[in-house]
Amino acid sequence: MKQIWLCGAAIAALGLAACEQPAGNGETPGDGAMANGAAPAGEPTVEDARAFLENAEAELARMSEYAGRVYWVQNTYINYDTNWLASRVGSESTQLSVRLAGEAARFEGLDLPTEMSRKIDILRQGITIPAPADALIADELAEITTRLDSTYATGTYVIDGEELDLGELSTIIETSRDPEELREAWEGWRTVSPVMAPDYARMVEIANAGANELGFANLAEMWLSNYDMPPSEMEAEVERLWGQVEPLYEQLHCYVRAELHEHYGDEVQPATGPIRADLLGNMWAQQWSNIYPLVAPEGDADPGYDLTAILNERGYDARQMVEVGEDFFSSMGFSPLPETFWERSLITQPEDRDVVCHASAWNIDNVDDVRIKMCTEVNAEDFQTVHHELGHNYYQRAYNQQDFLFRNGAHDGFHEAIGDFIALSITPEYLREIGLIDEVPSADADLGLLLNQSLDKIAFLPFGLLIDKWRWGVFRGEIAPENYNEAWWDLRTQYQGIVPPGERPADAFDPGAKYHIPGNTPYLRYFLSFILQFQFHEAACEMIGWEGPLHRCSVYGNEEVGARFNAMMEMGQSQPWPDALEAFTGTRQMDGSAIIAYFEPLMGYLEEQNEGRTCGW
Ligand code: X8Z
Ligand code: ZN
Repeated sequence: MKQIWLCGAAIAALGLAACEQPAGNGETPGDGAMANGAAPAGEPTVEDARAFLENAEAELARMSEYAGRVYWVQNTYINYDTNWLASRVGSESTQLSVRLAGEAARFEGLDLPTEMSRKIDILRQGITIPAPADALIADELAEITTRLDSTYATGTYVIDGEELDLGELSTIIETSRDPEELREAWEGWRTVSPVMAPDYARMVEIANAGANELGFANLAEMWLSNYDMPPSEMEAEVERLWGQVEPLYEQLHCYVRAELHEHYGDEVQPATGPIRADLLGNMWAQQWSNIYPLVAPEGDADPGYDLTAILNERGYDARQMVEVGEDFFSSMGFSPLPETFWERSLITQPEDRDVVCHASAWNIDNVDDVRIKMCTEVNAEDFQTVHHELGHNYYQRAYNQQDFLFRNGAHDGFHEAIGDFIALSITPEYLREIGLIDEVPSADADLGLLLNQSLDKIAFLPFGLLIDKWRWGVFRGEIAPENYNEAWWDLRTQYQGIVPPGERPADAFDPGAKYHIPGNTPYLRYFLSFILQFQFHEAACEMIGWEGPLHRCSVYGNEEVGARFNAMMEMGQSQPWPDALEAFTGTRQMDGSAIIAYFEPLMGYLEEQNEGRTCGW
């Protein structure tokens, strides 16, 4: 079936699957047409299709809420029994989604009103990890995905007699400058994943069989079919976008490598070739701003403030960080979060039990039971993540009047881009306005600010791309289980220009050490989001008549932008995504020129610094 999308999109439709686990509906069959899978006799009519869709939406809505509540409990209290429940509901919901997708096939080719044929497509394509129509295999699949998830969420590694979880190991990667210590934490976290490899291979086998039964060559084609264009065209789109931004990444890589070489010396980081993955301040080398102090331009390029330090000095706690995020949305005219958000969210890591710490946003009843689940720490990174998660919640609430199958993002990249777009408005001027800093740093600080920002936003791009390049290869059978890890590192080196700190063990399964692989959250969405959020930002700044540099523009307090943004958000998935994009930005294409324009002042500096260096790896 499809999977419930918890992290991002709504738990909508069959596609509960985003930052979370599969969902489904574990219940009795509905009473609508074909609820038992038997096709009614005769040629289907438009009226048959209407009745089928009405019933399907009702069944999915019931299942989604039921599964959502089970998953919530399991994600916030992992134990034998909650895993059992999650597997059970995962299997039931997969079976429901697969059954409905199979039944929907009957109406393909029928001349249906646009809205109805769109819903049929969503039913057919939207299952993240499908199973074949066999209850025993659906059970097996659900047990595998639950085990993968909980293995990741409960993973630990012992250093100096102390058992460290992912959060603690990450802190070492983020703050240590000792290459040996970094290497130990980096390798230590990756001891959690080898056990996942056989499960992963079996899961791929099952899901591909499920995709085949639904008429797709493999799961990659199914994932790529969710973008309102043929899969091959979408893949070409992604290549086009990467081609636009790749030169930015190459300059940043070149600059950062030179600074790391200077800091660590030849033995640890040579001046040429790829960068050692554990030196970049993030467990997966996906965003690098934690090493800003190591690579900051000399002289006057201090960004002017240190948000982590300020939040701590002012005694902020996790809840207050979320309140600041809510206030941003309120300033743009969005209604405050419901009281239940505060009662039901999990905002800090409990000490007495295992939870899934990877941040996610949920709308349990697909109406207004919105919540976030985060092991929030008081720092700049989580300040950003709080806005990211709230973006999901505000989007979920904006489209909650749509029919059930349309309660989702225009595409998954839109869902990921909402909160990040808001966070692009966390400028020095904004921080002064809300009293977090006393003085806006002068324009001298811009270079530092932009470099810091590029370490997150530009460094991320090849990472955002390669995760699903790896998965597409796996799903297509181009990457066999015995080559999982080698192919992973080939892509990491090819796109990111990074290498592991040492030889990897023969049984390593490093993809499994990144949440979205055991969690089965498609990742292309983040690559698209990092392009789109700058398009949203540029369009919004144009709306308010901003004439300065894009990185100084904030839409805080602007209700006109809020209303126009909301108009796009309210559409949910009811129209093809180019229509939604056009509603807010006036353009129908995803386009890297906005991110290029944003970082234009920095690129000149990087090119100058890189003069005489041989860039690339
Ligand atoms: O997974 C997330 C969010 C939840 S949808 C916290 N992100 C990606 C990641 O952490 O790998 C946001 C940025 C990329
Ligand atoms: Zn997200």
